[in-house]
Amino acid sequence: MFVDFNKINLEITAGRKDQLPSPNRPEGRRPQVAFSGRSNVGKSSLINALAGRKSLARVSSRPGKTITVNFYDIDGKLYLVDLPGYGFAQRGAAAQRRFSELTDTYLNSAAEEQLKLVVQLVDCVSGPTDDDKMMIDWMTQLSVPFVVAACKADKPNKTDRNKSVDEIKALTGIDPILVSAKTGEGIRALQSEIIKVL
Ligand SMILES: Nc1nc2c(ncn2[C@@H]2O[C@H](COP(=O)(O)OP(=O)(O)O)[C@@H](O)[C@H]2O)c(=O)[nH]1
Ligand SMILES: [Mg+2]
Repeated sequence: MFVDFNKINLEITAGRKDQLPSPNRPEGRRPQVAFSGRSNVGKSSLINALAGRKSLARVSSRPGKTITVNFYDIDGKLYLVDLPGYGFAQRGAAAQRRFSELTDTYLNSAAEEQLKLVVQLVDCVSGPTDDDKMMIDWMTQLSVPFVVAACKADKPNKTDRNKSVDEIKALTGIDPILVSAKTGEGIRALQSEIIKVL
């Protein structure tokens, strides 16, 4: 299938469970590729890079500020789903609860059908966090297909980069895709992975 990633449009912003697109409606059944990772890991930047944009998906300087699930329509063919970031303790208990409720609801309902792939972002400077590991365990248990994007690949030196790649591989059994929203490394490879699951 040909997908023009440059045709991107923010279509749905869900801040509450009842705002998530219902699988009973046509838009709720469109194939979805979700981006998961801790706050500030680079999810929004990666979505922008995939679409060849600088600033459509909001890149925040204040991590963890917004708790919404954002659905970006791509070429009328799929949604890229920007999930709220996890693991941002400063957000406070109430906000943390709202984060996990919204994310859990989305993932559990979408995983049954329309969720075709999760792009799990892991910072390749620091390697996988405990929260990353929990997310990977969850996807493995539920057989949710995922790829790992080792992101901000422009930042670490070769030694740290290789160490993160090895850790990710040991954890998941799969090779991560090294990506950088800054240099464009790995963006084409990730687009290919997305097209494959449609
Ligand atoms: N050097 C570098 N910085 C990045 C990259 N991707 C994101 N960032 C920076 O990391 C910060 C968080 O990015 P953002 O996309 O908002 O992360 P999100 O919270 O996961 O959506 C911003 O300051 C970005 O400019 C990358 O590939 N390389
Ligand atoms: Mg973001």
